[in-house]
Amino acid sequence: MINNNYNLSYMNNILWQTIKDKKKSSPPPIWLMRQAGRYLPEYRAIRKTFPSFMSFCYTPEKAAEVTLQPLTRFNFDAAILFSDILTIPHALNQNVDFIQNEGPHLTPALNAENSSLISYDENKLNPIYETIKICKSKLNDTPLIGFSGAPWTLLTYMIEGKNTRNYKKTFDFLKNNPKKFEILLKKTIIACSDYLIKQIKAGVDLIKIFDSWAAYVPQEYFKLLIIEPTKQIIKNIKVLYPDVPIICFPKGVGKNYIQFCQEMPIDVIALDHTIDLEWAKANLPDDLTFQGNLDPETLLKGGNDLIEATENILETLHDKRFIFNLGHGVIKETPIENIELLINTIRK
Ligand code: 1CP
Repeated sequence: MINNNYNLSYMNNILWQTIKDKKKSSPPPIWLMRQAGRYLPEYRAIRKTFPSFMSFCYTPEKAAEVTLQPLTRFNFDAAILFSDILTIPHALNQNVDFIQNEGPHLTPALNAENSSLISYDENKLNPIYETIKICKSKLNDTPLIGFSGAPWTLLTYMIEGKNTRNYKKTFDFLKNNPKKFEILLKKTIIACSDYLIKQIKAGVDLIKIFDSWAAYVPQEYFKLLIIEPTKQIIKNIKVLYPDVPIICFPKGVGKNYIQFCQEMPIDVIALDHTIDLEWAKANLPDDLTFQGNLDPETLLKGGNDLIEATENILETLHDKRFIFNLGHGVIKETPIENIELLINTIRK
């Protein structure tokens, strides 16, 4: 199947050239994880008109408006859909609430008894495809990135009910009820695949899969929980859309980036800020485009440290195809001036 938006209108977009034409670009293209978000006053102004974060995600006109805000302000080289990874648990019929200063709460938390009751209500995600269509009608030659959480990261929220940062219940479920865990994992893979395929159908140009809590998976489970589920999703997408570029972010996996990159049929690997770029150049496949990896704390601090860290990344990767980004999302207290300084340092 041909993605209607896979066309020549991005010929002048340097992110597209970097990925599709395999051209090095100087300066490199730039976008930032969480570029649409709470550090922007124009985001906060719209956010406060919604009683809940999820209702905001499901209001296409407003979600499209905040998707485009960072592009208007900073002229980034890509847009990322404004939504959240927790739309999938919501479509799997969990209640998802964002509690102020606490983060997401998912109820009921899934366990070996109730997990077989969940089913995928695909219609809940329809507003998100509407958001994509609105964004596409307003973006000219800037690609739109769609996304999903990876199954492991989603399952931690679904089973723990929140971010416990130890994921004990998730591992207990896996160890005590491996069959039921596998069924839940499969359902999540199917939902993520369907969601991403429909995002592409609605118009997104690239896909990013976030495995934000991959670092917590011990070696013995790395293949089962990190490699195989994402590989399956990519396989499902590629049957229909072999040409849509895919970015993966297995955050914090250290040396396991090697195995991940070797096994995953992807175009771009997003590197977190703990990864040494010289090491990455020496150890990761040559034909992969890198994305990353400024420490969000350095962006928060700003000043000369920011300039120096940015120049270091540019210097280290000057001979490599790469997309400038952070090693994780923009921190909400980050001053706008720091982002301007970052962009000026890159594009000067
Ligand atoms: O009230 C608010 O305004 C909530 C803040 C917020 C925003 C702006 C949340 C809550 N999610 C988002 C948007 C979002 N989330 C986007 C689109 C915008 C963009 O990137 O520009 C994306 C891609 C995400 C993805 C996401 N959500 C991830 C994966 C990436 C990462 O940061 O690791 C994760 C883990 C989430 C869960 C989530 N969403 C929001 C919160 C507070 C959390 C929990 C984080 C945690 O458990 O520590």
